[in-house]
Amino acid sequence: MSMQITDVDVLVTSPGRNYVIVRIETAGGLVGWGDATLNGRELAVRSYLQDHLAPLLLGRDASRIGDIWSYLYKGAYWRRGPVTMTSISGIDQALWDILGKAAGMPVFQLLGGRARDRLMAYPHASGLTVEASIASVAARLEEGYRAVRVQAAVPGLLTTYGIHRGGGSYEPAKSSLPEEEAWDTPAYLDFVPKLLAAVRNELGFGFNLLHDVHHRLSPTEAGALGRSLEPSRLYWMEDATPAEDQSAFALVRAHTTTPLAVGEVFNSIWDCQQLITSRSIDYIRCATTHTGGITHMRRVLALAELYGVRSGLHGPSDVSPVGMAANVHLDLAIPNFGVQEFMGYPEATAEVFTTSYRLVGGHLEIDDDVPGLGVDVDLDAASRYPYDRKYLPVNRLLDGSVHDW
Ligand code: EZ4
Ligand code: CO
Repeated sequence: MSMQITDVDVLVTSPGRNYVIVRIETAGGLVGWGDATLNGRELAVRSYLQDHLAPLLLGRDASRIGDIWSYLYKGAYWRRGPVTMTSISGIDQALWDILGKAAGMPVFQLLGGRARDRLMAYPHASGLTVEASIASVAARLEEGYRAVRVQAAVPGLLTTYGIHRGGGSYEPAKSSLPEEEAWDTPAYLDFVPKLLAAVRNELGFGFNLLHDVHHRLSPTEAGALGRSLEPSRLYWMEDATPAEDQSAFALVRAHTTTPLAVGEVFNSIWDCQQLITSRSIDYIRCATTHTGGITHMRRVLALAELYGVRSGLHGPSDVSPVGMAANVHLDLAIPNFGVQEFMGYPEATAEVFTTSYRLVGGHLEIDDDVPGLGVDVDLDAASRYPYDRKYLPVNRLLDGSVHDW
């Protein structure tokens, strides 16, 4: 069967939120799907793929995945960056999908086979008050989850990351121009230890509890917060400080035994190198979709294993079901799996995407007999949901200064 690439298409569709999807076809008639969704910058990725990568791929052998990866990465001269690496990831996922279909095997088999039967997943819980947040965590535990991330509105602030004001599910990119949020570090630092202690007090310690700081603290503030959260025994404190400052995490680490997780905004192994090799973190959180695809992520995860760092791959609604499938195949095969974030999807997403993985209670399970990534994309359904410009919020301190979001 000819593995020559004959077609590369990019689809932008918005069934509830925007997704960028790559479709590669071979002369032998195999079709591979990849996720290249970059929340709030979708059209830049589409152009990178359509205008700059597609012409390089036509006629190539789709089974030379590593060579194509290096060609796109080294051949660009301009390395790394979210737009470049998300684009390469979309191509890479589609090529793994094709290879699996050619072999008649799910991608996790090509990666070495199952290292576990199912994956512990964690959803988000939140509320406008401590009581509502506790009820939200309790509802998630009732659904069968063994790990839950909790956020709550900080008293005195009009908006808080992770909280939906009007009820319903939280979606970070929701307006056609960025919304502005307000942030006050002292109010947050005063509130969060009380929130997490209240959750433990009501619901006990028999499940994994997570919290996302979303890059808002200095290293000393984060160290102090981590220390004050120690009695609540978190599974992790996420994104304690702005992630690009790798050495900051050593400082946080020196002041607390609360486990640290970071990486959702990273796009290459170089972003993680110092964090992992200095043992400054416990969990690495890159998404396969933003970090060069399966080819690159398995290197990140192998480096992490060497230093006792486990996976906690990013799984928000802005990683499409295709990218989530790529996460799931990797999670299943690696030795150092920790947990998989699973935020869930807007309802209409299911009209466009079908997957061979599914949520059962609080775990992700995947079929053994569906080759490739096990995803399908309904193009007619996708065309009913055209691109709909949406931005993530921008954050300001109470004095009006722009702050990390
Ligand atoms: O804000 O994916 O842990 N999850 C998160 C996400 C991110 C969004 C940004 O696009 O922090 O909700
Ligand atoms: Co996060």
